Parts: sequence; C-alpha cells; structure tokens
Amino acid sequence: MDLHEMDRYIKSLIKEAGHRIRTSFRGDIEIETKAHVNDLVTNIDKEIEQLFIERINTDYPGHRIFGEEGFGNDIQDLKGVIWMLDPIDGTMNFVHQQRNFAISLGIYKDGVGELGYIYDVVNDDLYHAVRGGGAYFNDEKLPMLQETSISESIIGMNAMWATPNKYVEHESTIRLIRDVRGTRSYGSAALELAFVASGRIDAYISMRLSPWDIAGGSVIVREVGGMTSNFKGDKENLLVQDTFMAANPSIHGKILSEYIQPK
Ligand code: 2AM
Ligand code: CA
Ligand code: CA
Ligand code: CA
Repeated sequence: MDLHEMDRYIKSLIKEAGHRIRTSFRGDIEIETKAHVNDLVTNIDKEIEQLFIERINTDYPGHRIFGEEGFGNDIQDLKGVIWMLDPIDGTMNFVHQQRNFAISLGIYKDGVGELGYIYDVVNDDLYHAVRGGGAYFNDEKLPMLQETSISESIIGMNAMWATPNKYVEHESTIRLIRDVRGTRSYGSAALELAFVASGRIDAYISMRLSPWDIAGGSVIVREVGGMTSNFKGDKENLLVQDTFMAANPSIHGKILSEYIQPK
C-alpha cells in the first residue's frame, strides 16, 4: 500500500465530495430522522457515502468500507484495510446552519490508523495526517501541542455534561466546567478533533461516539502528540460506540482521574 499515492487520491476525492456538498445548498435537501427526532440524516449524507464507495470499490478493490449510513461493508473485525467514513459529521449543523460540519475519513490497516482526514467543507479547510509524517492544516504543518494546564484550557463539550445523565457523575463535570478557562460546543466531533490537533481547543470529550466519528481525527491528533482514549483510559475500539476523549497530553490524565467519573 503506497500511502503517499493514496493520500493524493483521497485529497482529490474529498475535495470533489466537498464541491458536491456545497452545490447541494442550491437545491432541495431531503431530511429524515434516524434513531430519534433530533438524529437527522439527508439525501446528501447518503449520496456522499455512495460516491466514496463507488470510487473505493473501483480503485481500491479489496479494501473495506465502514460508513455511518450503512452502504459499506458489515465490519466485525479490523483485518486488512478499512476506510472509516462519516460523509457528513455534524448533520444537524449542515441542515440548520449550512456550516460547522465536515467529511471525516480514517484509513486503518490491521487496526492501525495510517491516514486521517477532516475536511471543513464550507471553509475549504483540510486537516490531514499520515502516520509518522506529522499533521497538516491545509499545507501548513501543525506544531506539536505545547504544555498547558486545566485552568488555561478550553474544552470542547456539549451542554449534556452539566445535566444528570447516564454516562458520568455530573457534579464532577460541573467542577470541570468551573475549573477550565472556557468551554465550546461545535456540534461536529470531527471538527472538534481538528481543533484539538490545531491547538484551538485543548480537549474534546463526548459520552457516545461511533468509529467513523473519531477514526480520522484520532490519527491527526496523535501526530501532534495528543492523546485519545475512552473514559476508562483505554485505547479506542473502532468496532463499537463508546465514550471518547482527545486531549493535550498535559491534561488528558488529569481530566480522566479528577473530573470524569463514569457511572
Ligand atoms: P453526526 O452529525 O455524523 O451524526 C454532535 O452531535 C456530534 O455527535 C456529531 O459529530 C454527530 O455526528 C455525533 N453523533 C454521534 N452519535 C450521534 C447520535 N446518535 N445522534 C446525534 N449525533 C451523534
Ligand atoms: Ca448521524
Ligand atoms: Ca458523526
Ligand atoms: Ca454523519
């Protein structure tokens, strides 16, 4: 597998998909709900996933595809090469705001993240990384994350963290909200991972994410020295939904041990 050849191929495919999404704003978008009334999906999410699948099947036969909308393969193990794709991460933002969403893609070989891409479609900003080759924001190499502290940090999290919930003790997470410099909630896990990698926020925590939400971003975050795990501190399992955190290495352990008490 020639990673650099694949990298060029993927960048071109992602830009083409992004162009299609931007063009879709001029037409009608069909919105449906999935698991619940606020869990949205559109015809564009589905079309973009199908575009990737057609291209991958033609140009990379033998590779498997794990996509959110379910048009890819039934993935039960991580053997071989798997493209983990979220065609639109932040569908609610896509529908309501026409911004703050991304295409998210991670390429894994035998369970190891080799390539990662997050494309902020509206801003035409591509974050990417090749394992061992550093992470990039467009053509700019991203620096390694600098040491920071909880009191100087901005944490990406949503408002559920301040409410009673089934995942964590919310008294502890309210203490985290008080102790940090600020919180942000962008509504796209992939973009929040891109912001951790580029140092715009210092951590991102989520109670429930799927493999395609984090596959690309984890590769990018790790290339700048960031840490990724579930709330138990274990490496993420790319076959299941789980809790997830990505953070600057100087605060990752502290957030887990002092502020997040899984139920
Ligand atoms: P999505 O837009 O691709 O569904 C904020 O909602 C973030 O959580 C988004 O990245 C969203 O991805 C993700 N997410 C994961 N599971 C979700 C679910 N069941 N409902 C809504 N958002 C979900
Ligand atoms: Ca979704
Ligand atoms: Ca998603
Ligand atoms: Ca999605």
